[in-house]
Amino acid sequence: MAEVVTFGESMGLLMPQFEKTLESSQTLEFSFGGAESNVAIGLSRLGHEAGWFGRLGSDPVGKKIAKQLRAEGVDVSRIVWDDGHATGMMMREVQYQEVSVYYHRKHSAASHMVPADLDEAYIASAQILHVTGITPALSDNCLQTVREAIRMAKKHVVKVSFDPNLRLKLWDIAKAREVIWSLAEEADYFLPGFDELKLLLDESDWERMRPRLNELDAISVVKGVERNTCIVQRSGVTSVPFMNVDNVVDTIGAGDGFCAGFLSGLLRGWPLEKAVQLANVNGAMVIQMKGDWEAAPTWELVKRRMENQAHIER
Ligand code: KDG
Repeated sequence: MAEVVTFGESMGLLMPQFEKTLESSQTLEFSFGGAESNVAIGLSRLGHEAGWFGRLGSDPVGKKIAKQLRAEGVDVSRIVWDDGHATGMMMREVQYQEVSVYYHRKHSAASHMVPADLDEAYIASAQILHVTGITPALSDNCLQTVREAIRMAKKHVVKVSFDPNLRLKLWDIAKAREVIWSLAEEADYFLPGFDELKLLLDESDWERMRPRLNELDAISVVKGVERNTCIVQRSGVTSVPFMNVDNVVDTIGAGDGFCAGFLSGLLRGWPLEKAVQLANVNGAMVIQMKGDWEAAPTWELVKRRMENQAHIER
């Protein structure tokens, strides 16, 4: 039985090898990514039961995603196979430390997700339902599916965690604001980044942002407020410092690593501050290797890093 259930779009991912651009590269690395499946892998590596589902095309890309997730110990029993639409794809390159992402996901299998794809008993059996703001940006039926999943979770007293994951390539800011705030109203944990919050509130002053967060029933956990993560509750704000990273290799997936760490802390019954420490360390470790989820650490590694223990391999 999964402790955390999550769903959304996972796509095939093509990236140049050896620091080349997409245009100049003769060979491409073939992996996959998706914010929610990245979180599920992160949780599984931290020793939790995580379930991911979504619509995948019955094609080699979809099969590769399911196979790899299964190999990572993620429960994929609720995947919906779609014979009529292809699995989405994305390409990525890094030039002068700036990441560019190119989506090929319009009309993908995932964008055809409908509320009937949800297994209520499966959601009800979890402790936490984790959703992101990417899924509702894919199509109206995907938005309805997210709303329905949240309704099911609340009916069965399953906690709802929500990462807005703002993707302005998928929708315009006006629509994103309307939907994301309406979903944040329903969440128990709202996990935005500070830069996202600036766009979602059209406001860059932290002190002026906080009243809006205080209107939510959710506990907000905001990453990247002057190198801190801030836990915002009506009772006040607690800041937890980021972990310094000297060798940043690939920042994609940092937020998902953060979420996995935070949810892991909650599942362990830790106080919020300690859960955020784990989230900060986990997110910081994910960015030290290439790939959206490949660098997600195991519990042993994170624990050692949190305790700052010396390690001698030989
Ligand atoms: O958070 C990382 C994700 O952005 C990446 O894996 C792909 O889900 C993805 C997206 O929609 O950009």
